[in-house]
Amino acid sequence: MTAERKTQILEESLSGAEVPFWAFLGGDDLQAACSGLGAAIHSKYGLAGARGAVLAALPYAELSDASPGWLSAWPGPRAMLARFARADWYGELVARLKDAAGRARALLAAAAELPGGRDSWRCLSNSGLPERELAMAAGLGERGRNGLVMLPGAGAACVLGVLLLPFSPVGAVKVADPGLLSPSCSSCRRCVEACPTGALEGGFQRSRCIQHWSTRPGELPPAIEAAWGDRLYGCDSCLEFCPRFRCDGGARTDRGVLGPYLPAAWLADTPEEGIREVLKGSALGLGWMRIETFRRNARLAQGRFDAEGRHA
Ligand code: B12
Ligand code: SF4
Ligand code: SF4
Repeated sequence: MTAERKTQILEESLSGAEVPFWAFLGGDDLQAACSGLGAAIHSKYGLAGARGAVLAALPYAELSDASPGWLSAWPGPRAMLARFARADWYGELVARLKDAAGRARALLAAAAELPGGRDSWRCLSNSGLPERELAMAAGLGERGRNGLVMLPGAGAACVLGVLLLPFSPVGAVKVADPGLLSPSCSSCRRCVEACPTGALEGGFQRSRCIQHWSTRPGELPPAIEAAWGDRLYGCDSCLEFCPRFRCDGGARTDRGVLGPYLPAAWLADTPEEGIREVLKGSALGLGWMRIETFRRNARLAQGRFDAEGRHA
């Protein structure tokens, strides 16, 4: 079977699985983008056997009104979630990529073409691979001054995912309406100015980024604490001030939906097991994330509320 026909099958499978936007990366480009990674990462993701990849983007919805009903029993200060974490969009994208991989393998097998084992079709999001670099190399989007991949039509309002392949696909890039919004940052610096900690001054500085600290236990550097605001997890300042940032009102997922906030008092008063039960399957449900850290973040959000007596 020709590479073109295999690619066509892949495209049909991605469409069938409702992967909204994708771009293909050939084997050489994949290996080049991954050349700086250590041996452990190469081995973990089976990169030696990967001959190509699909880079995918899933725009997320705002989910401002998606709070589960039980939250209404907890009035008072709210600790806010950044949009990417209001549901498990990573899990949603991986599930769709797995669906696409399953469809493609079945179609290839039906055409008497060896599809390769399941292991050679790895589906990843928020992995150890340089997903932004790969997405850029594939042509899915361009780099924004806020350090994120700008998908045409959505800006940085998307999560990225990767499907590793046992063959090298050809051609095809499917992106959101390329003509919709301004094509580059040009002289705009709104994200740099909007960042409350100056983390984008002179390029991205991780140690000044609030999101970097939202899962780090212990005391925060004073400048980070002072800028914390009402955040619980994630920071959207360098996204929401971007003229290219467009959430997708039609995006949907049932996975790990938490909505825009969790009540600070619920985080303070609920035993750890109870919190873990609620967070299971959400963007905040990973085992390495410590509940004590979320409680600290919620205390800061509450302190800000107490000081101002309102939510901005
Ligand atoms: C660690 C991490 C963080 C760290 C550090 C972020 C950073 N800017 O470096 C922290 C915790 C601070 C963070 C914050 C956020 N993150 Co984050 N993060 C990651 C993660 C897991 C790994 C990134 C990494 O360090 N990789 C290892 C290095 C070696 O690879 P690299 O990132 O590609 O960087 C190398 C090169 O690519 C190049 N490079 C550096 N930056 C960029 C940017 C672009 C566009 C390009 C092309 C290349 C490039 O230099 C690096 C050295 O070689 C990725 C997922 C992933 N696997 O890529 C998500 C990811 C980058 N994060 C994501 C998101 C959504 C966020 C937040 C917006 C969440 C939020 N609302 O709070 C913020 C944004 C902060 C910001 N302005 O960058 C998304 C970005 C989606 C997009 N459209 O670009 C990703 C891709 C997760 C995903 N699968 O969707 N994140
Ligand atoms: S996520 Fe927040 S703290 Fe980090 S760079 Fe963006 S605006 Fe700054
Ligand atoms: S706010 Fe302006 S400079 Fe920053 S990423 Fe968006 S368009 Fe680029």
